[in-house]
Amino acid sequence: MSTSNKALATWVSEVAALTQPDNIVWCDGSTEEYDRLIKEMCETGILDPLNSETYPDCYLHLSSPSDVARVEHLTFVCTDEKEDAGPNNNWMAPADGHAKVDPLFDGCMKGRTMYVIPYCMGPIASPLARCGVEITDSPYVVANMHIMTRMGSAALARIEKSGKFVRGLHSTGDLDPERRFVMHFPHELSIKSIGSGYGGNALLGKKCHALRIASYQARTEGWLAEHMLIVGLESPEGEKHYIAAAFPSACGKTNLAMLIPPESHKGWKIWTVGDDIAWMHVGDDGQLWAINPEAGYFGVVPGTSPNTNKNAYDMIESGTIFTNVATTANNEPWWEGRPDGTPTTNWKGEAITPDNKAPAAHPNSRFTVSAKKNPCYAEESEDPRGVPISAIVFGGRRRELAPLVYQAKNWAHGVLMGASVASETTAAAIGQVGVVRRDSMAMKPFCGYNFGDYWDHWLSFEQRADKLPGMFHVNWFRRDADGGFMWPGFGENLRVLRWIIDRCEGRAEARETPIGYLPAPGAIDTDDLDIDPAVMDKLLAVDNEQWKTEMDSVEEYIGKFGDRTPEGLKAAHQKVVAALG
Ligand code: GTP
Ligand code: SPV
Ligand code: MN
Repeated sequence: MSTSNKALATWVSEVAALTQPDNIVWCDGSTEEYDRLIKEMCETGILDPLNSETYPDCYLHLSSPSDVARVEHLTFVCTDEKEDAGPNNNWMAPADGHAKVDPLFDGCMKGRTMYVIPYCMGPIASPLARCGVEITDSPYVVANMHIMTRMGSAALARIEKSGKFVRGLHSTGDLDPERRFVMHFPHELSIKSIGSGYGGNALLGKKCHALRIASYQARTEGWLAEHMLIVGLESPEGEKHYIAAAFPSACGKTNLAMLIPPESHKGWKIWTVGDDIAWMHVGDDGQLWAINPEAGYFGVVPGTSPNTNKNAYDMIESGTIFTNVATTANNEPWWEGRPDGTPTTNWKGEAITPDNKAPAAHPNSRFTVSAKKNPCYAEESEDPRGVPISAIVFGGRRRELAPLVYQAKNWAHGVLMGASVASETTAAAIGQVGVVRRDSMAMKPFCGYNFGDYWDHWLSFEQRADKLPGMFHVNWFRRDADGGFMWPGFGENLRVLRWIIDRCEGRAEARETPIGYLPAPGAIDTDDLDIDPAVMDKLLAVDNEQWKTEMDSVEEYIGKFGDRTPEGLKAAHQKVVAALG
């Protein structure tokens, strides 16, 4: 296979001349190709088959122990002007960025196969979808891209028709963290990633293309590329709504996107459109419409159980690639939170000894599985138009302060709410876990340009759209004095989503507070829920003094973006400050 697109053919030859692979494979996206890659990886030890009776077509990959999460400190946005990347990104001038990584690519594929992966983010027939080509020397990346994207011949045909594609060059290199970089060149629509084989660093269609490059394109073209799940709710009466929600990494998107209604909510149905990324455009009808650019889930394994996320738990019993989980004596995958089994080998492949207290599965271990295996997969995920969004929800992992749910008073206030998102850091990125940091719109690691300009772009939707979604903030992670979660979460989150939809439809009660509209007492249905009313009151309380401190910290944060901070955002902030008195 080759291509009629001259630019692509030339780029592939240039990369081959630089990296010097033993051979070149153009990926067609077929099942045969996937099966062949899996077989080869089992032979070379990159993958190990798991128990074929209980976990058919499931495989385990253990990555290098120093290569288990995204590397934000090694991720760069290369724009001509440093200001355009903003304080939210690491920056290098494009020429310096290329000069830093090109020597590392020199001869790096000697003795290896170079795979060329044409892929499409979004339904092939959708005008909202975008294509890319990833060149990689990792068969593990190819297999994951098979599951996560629409790739191969159909994507190549689309590229040949439109002539447009994002270029992503990836090599695992020598996996030395000293020689690891994830470089983005938004003006060139290109990515160069070397030295990591892990998830967001290596599956270039995901965070590198669908968020960092796409967010940059979205700004110039008038749309939004966001770190959001998309979920459909259907009431027993058949009323359907879609919600898009942005929570930072490992803060509950996958779980919310496929929640199972609790016993008390018979007749409710939940449909998953996406669990990580949403591309949103204003439609001809003046509403916001969203597509999920992905075709699979790269989800956090720990915590997945029949009680928390039965859909995912069932889905990953077949046809799944597991990365960095533990295994049991009978070769089943095991992770913290799995209800049964005993781990005997940890995520590093070491035998587990009784005195070993470290987690058996890595806290950021992941499953890769096709979205089509989800029992509540929304058919409309394939609709080229996407789905209309009724509400946008922001959230973070905060043991204190942020109430269970509150609603913005208007669009600009909602943008401020999103810009102010703060959350405890998680194992999804290398670094300290549990430290509260600002993570605007859950995009801190993923926005391909200056946050000041990004907030301004968000504000501009007030002019672009006729019927904007309602804006909300949620927090499932409030803790009591003993450190326990105050809200049961998971399926019970449907109670909060119902209030959100009812607010959008003008039929739920709220009380106005300085920080926004909170549910009126009793407005969140707690029937058949074992929760102390005093706990509910705490979850829905606003402490003015604490919020004054919070708003000071927000002011300091947005101020760091200098003259790029939009006046509209400052005005929205001042309104909250004034209301707090
Ligand atoms: P990325 O894939 O990293 O972007 O993460 P995500 O936002 O999809 O996070 P995910 O849904 O995988 O959740 C991460 C962790 O949060 C898991 O260990 C979940 O068990 C836990 N979690 C999810 N939802 C809830 C909830 O409602 N309450 C509590 N207490 N924990 C939750
Ligand atoms: C995240 O960290 O937000 C993820 C996993 O969804 S990764 O693809 O590695 O970025
Ligand atoms: Mn994510």
